[in-house]
This record gives sequence, structure tokens and C-alpha cells, in this order.
Amino acid sequence: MERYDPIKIEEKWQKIWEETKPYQVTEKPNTPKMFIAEMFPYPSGAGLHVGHVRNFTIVDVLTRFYEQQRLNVLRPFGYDTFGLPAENYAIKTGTAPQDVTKTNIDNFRKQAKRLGYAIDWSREINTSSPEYYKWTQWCFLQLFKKGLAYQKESYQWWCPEDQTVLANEQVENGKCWRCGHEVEKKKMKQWFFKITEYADELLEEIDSLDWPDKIKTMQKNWIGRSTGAEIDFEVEGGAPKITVFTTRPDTIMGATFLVVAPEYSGLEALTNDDTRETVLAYKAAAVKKSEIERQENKEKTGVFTGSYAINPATKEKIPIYVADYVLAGYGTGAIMAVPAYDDRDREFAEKFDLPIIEAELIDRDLYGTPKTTYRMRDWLISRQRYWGCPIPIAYDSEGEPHAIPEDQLPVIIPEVEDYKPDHTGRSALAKAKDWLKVEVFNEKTGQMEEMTRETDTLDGYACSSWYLWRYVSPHDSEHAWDPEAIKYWAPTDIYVGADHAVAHLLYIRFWCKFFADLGYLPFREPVKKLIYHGYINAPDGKKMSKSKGNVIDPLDVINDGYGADTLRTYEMFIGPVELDAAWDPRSVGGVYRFLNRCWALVFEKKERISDESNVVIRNKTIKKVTTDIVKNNFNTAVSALMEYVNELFKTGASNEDLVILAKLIKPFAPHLASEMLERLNADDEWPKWDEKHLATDEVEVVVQVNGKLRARLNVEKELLDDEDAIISLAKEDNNVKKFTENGIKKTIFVKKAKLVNIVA
Ligand code: ANZ
Repeated sequence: MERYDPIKIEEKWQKIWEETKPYQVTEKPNTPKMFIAEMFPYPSGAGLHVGHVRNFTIVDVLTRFYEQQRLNVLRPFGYDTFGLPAENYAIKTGTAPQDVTKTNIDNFRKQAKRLGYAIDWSREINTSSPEYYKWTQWCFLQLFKKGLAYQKESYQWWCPEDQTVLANEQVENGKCWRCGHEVEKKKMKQWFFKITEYADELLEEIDSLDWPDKIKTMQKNWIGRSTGAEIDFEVEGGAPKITVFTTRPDTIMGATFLVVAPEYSGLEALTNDDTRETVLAYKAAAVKKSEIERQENKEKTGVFTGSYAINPATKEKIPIYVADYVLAGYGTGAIMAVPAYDDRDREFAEKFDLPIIEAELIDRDLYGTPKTTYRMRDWLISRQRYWGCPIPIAYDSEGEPHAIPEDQLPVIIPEVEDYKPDHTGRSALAKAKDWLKVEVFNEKTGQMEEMTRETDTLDGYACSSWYLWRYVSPHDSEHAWDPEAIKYWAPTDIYVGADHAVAHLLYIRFWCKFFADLGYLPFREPVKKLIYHGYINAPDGKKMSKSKGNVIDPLDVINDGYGADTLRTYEMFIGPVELDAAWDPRSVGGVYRFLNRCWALVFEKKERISDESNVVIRNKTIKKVTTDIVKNNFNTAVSALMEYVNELFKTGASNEDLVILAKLIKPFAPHLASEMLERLNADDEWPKWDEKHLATDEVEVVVQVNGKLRARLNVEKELLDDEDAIISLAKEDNNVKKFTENGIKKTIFVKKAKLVNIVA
């Protein structure tokens, strides 16, 4: 008998797929389409990890499943390549990020091919290639022209030692990750996208999506719509009035003090000679804290500003405090404190000995104007980084921003020798002196002028906000996406990921709505169905990490002789898709044995039985595997196939039994299945079940011996009333006999549960 040699047959089929390109697709107007994609990976130097394999294999199972149903399936692949790791590596080693990226992509592609994915490789995209980022810049300019890309002063982490801006993740316990110096907050002009313009639609349309509830709730909370009122409070002594935002205007009779955020723009005007120094010192300390820290339930801190306001409802004079539990970016950055009704205000009042008055509630409508606020802020997109998409803007001599004309795109990332940011915190782009200067038409003066280019680059999330649409026409040099191709392929039918619940998945929805408004997209939601899967952890249940030395390398699993089909099938079998799962080497071996059994059924010379014999179990299996895949129950689909194979070992198999097995297993183990189908001389079209064969009057009775499942009996429904008959059938089962060789102590039949319990 030929032995199952996965390495050999996988090489054979991968070569065939490489040459015949069966997964390369084009628009077929009369064929229904499916557009399935994973959240594209960042190609790190470490190559694929088992989490990628879970992610890509889910996409592949679905791709092959729908392809076998003869839908026109688009399954592209791409790389999200800008980002800090490549830039930091460049700073450390002087290697150009372009070179590192190329090496990493080559490695990722090679590894993905070893897994036998049904990818249309002609559609590969890479966000840091100029052909791609030209169109990211084009997208930026559309937002800029509509006023949805704008500049505003904003606080940034700043390391005074390194003279550089730091990203949030580069600040560790208030210190710079590079030099360990204490960081500061520095006010700088930054670019933002006005995502808040779409807050209502982003919130309201989410319920219509076939997405996991968990993600929908996270997005809703992130957008955080609150309805309330803005109320003005006059300030004694002539300082400008303070407007507060409250969701409880009815509690105003109990407002015994006001609190403003440390960043509140009118803060200094509220101070006097006695309080100014303390207030400004408090502010300086508070702005260093992150918002999360400030919202933590710690002892409240704050300082009296020296000013008083008048409560418009009680006409009482109430003190104005500054405290960091009030956030600058939410509402108006000022609140009326009602300690009798609000816990945070109560804590503050208790600490500072302020009155807590349980005043009556009054009509809403009496004070202030209705106002809706959102937790979500505009999206800060400026990055003072070299390895990002250059923002296509230049400044005139007055510092006014102008769009680089579209026909001059892409603004190519210039080569530099030193990738470190410069001493003012600008990215290394500022060191490309020739590149900095550009002639741009100034519409205000009506002439061409020499201007200075923007040296900030775009947040990587901008590059990934439109990549799904690029897949429909990845080589289009005229458009970001082809208008006809987008109509046929998009929106994405199924999107698979394990990360970015809020950021990325909110940003693509925002851009979709924006480009739909401009008429570039004929839909307003980019992803119909979202599959959000769990992580794969180490065998001990801990997160895999290099430092713990518990990382399983998928390529090792393949090269150890198990092959890609075992790896793929195992990762689908590992557990319910939405849950985290721990790697189990024994179970990998179990899956490998299962594939060996499939192989043996087809390639061992054995008598074939008639097609009729297994018609019920065959149809049952088709139904179970099909409906399980549709419901993303990949693990139970694999177990149904295992049961089917066990059955065929018991009963013998017909040709049809084996063809069905090969077809059903192809999404999971495509190389093995292709080899089987070739031997059986059959195509891979997905089989249909016939209800006629399932509608039997039989019911299944489960037999346990000492608590372990040992048999399933199919019995006529009426027999359930005959306890003795059932028990003797159970005892006669071959497998049960094996486990009761030493005699039976007790037998119990639970009719309701259709269960026979044998104590042996
Ligand atoms: C008086 C009051 C009485 C309030 C009461 C609540 C309960 P949500 O629901 O999350 O929108 N608030 C307003 N702006 C704030 C800011 N910048 N930083 C911190 N807190 C702020 O919360 C709205 C409530 O949070 C507002 O209503 C305000 O306190 C506070 F019994 O006003 B409330």
C-alpha cells in the first residue's frame, strides 16, 4: 500500500496550483460572487505564527467551500507594511525599511504558499508600495477637500532628552522607552480625520450588520452617544461664563460647585494671585497623566481656582475647582457637580468638604439647551515617523496647508541616511532637504510658489481603511478602485480577524460612508459578515511569546512530517472559532492519524460495498458538514467527518462514500482531498444532501459504559417503549462488548435522554 506522505503530495499540488492558477478570478456578471478576506497581516521578521494560520485557514475553508459550490470567489491577500518595528530596526541597523519589508513579504508569501491557500496571487497588495500609497494619498486629499482632514493643536508625548514625539506605546510608566527620561506633554499641531461627522450613522447602522454582538457593543460604547444639555454658568468678577455638559439637567438644584478640566482653555482667567501658582502646578502634573489613569477610581484630587459661579437655578454662589477627573475632550470640559446624585462628585465633595444637598429634581427643559455628545474623538492621524505614507500637503510661507495636486501623486518617501527623527520631533523626512521643497500652485495668490512639504506621515490605520476595495482592481493606475469591479465584488461578504474590534473596524466603516457620499462606492457598509476568532495559546494556556520560549512555529509542524493539511485541519478542530484555545500536541497527532485513515480508505485495495448501504450516514454527514461550515462551527464539521470515517471503517465504503468524503474534507485538507479526488476520478463540486434519506423514524440512543460514550444505536422510535429490547441491543453492540468483557454490574435506561448507562 502507498503510504500517506503529506510532504510529497503537498508539494505536488502546490506546484499544480502555482502553474494552473485555479484561484485567479475575474468578474463574471452572471455568476454570484463571494468576497472573503482576512485582516491582512503585518509581515514581521518572525514569519507566520499559529494565530495567522487560524485566521487564514478560516478564510480558506470558506473560500474553498463556496468555490466548490461554484460561486465566483475572490480571496485576495496583502500586507500591512508600514509601522514602527521596521522603522526601529532601521534606526538601529541603518537598513532601509523598504529592504526589510521586501524580505519579510517574500518570506510570508513563501510560508503562506506552503499552507496551500486558495489565494488569487495576482491581486497581492502592499501598503508601502508607491503604487498603493499613491491612492492612500488620493483618499487623504478627498477628505482634505471636504474639510474632513484638518489640523488642530493637540497634546503629544514628548521626550525632552531625545527631543522627539513618542507614541502612546513608547511611554512606559511615564518614561521614554529609549532613554528612560521622564516624558512630558507638548502641544503640537496635528492632523485629524473628522470621524465624528459620521458618529450617528456609525452608531445607528451597526445593528443591521451580521457581526458578533461583542464587537457591536464595543463600537457602540466607543462612539458613546449621550443626550443631555449644555447649561451656562455666569462667573463672578467678569471671567467668561462657563458652559457645562450634563446628562442630568434635572439635578441642577443640587449643583454645589463647578469643576473644569486641567486643560480647560479659560482656566488661567479663573485664577487670582493667590491661586495661580498652585492651579498651574496642578495642571502641569495632570496633563502628564493618561486619560485612563485619570478615570481610574482613585482618590480624587483637585484645586480651588479662586473663582465662583452662580447656579442659575438656586442663584447660589458656588466655587469653581479644577480636577483631573474631568476630561478636556468630552462635552465642554466643564461640569456642574451634583454630589448628592453623582458618585464622583460626592467623593470630591467629601474630600474637599463641599455641601452635599439632596435638592428636588426639576423639569428638564427649564435650563440649558439640548445637546448630544459623543465619547468618540476625531481620529488623530499625524505620525512623526519616517516609515509611513507621506501626507500629501505643502505649506506656503504663511504656514497655510495646500494639497499636492493629484497629478503629482504619489509623494514618494525620500531616501535618507539616518532614520532617527530630528531634534524638533519631526520625522526623518525632514532630513531630506531637497525633497522638502516643492512648487505648488497657491490658489490664494494665483501663482506657483515654492512650499515646504509636510513631514508627518499617516497613521497606518489610514492605509488599511480602504485596502479591501483595492483588491478589486489592484493594478489600476487610473483609480483607487475600478468603478465597475467594485460594483461586482464589493462589499466584502465575509471578513475574518481577531483584532482591531474598534479602531480598524470603525475606520473602514467611516471611510466607506465618506466615499459612498462622494459617489465612489455603491454601498455604505464595507463588511457584511464578520468572523472574530479567538487566539491560540501555548499548551499551558499562557500566551505564546518569544521571551517565555513557548512559541509553536507552524512551519515546524509542517516540516516535522505532519504536513500543512494536518496543521490546517487541527487548527479548525481546536475548538469553537470564537474562543481562545490551547495548543495540544497530542491532538495534532490525532488529526494526523485521522487524515491517514482517510488516505487508507481510498488507497488501500479493499472491496467496495454498494452505494446504497451508507446512504443515510452519507447524507447526514453532508448536511452536518455543510450547515456547520455555514454557521462557522468548523470544529464540529471536522468531528462529523471523523465520525463518518469511523463508520466507513466499520461498514466498508462505496465509491460514492469516498467521493463525498474527499469533497467534504477539501476545504480543510485540500492537498489530500485533491489527491483522493484524482484517484477516484471525481470533480470537487460540493455535494447536496437529500432529506428523503434523513427522514427516518429512527432515533439515536447513546450507550455509555462507566460514564464513557461507547456506542450510538439507531433504533425505531417505537422501540423506546421497550426497555428490555433496548438494553439487549446495547449489550450486543461490538464496541460495548469490548468494554464489558468482565461482566456487567448494572444497566439503566433513561428514556427521556435516550441513554443507556452500563456499569461494568
Ligand atoms: C450633572 C450630573 C448629575 C451628571 C448626575 C451625572 C449624574 P455620560 O453619561 O458618560 O455622557 N461629565 C460631563 N462632561 C464631563 C467631562 N468632560 N469629564 C468628566 N465627566 C463629565 O456622562 C455625562 C455626565 O458626566 C455629565 O452629567 C457630567 O456629570 C459628567 F446625577 O452632570 B453630569
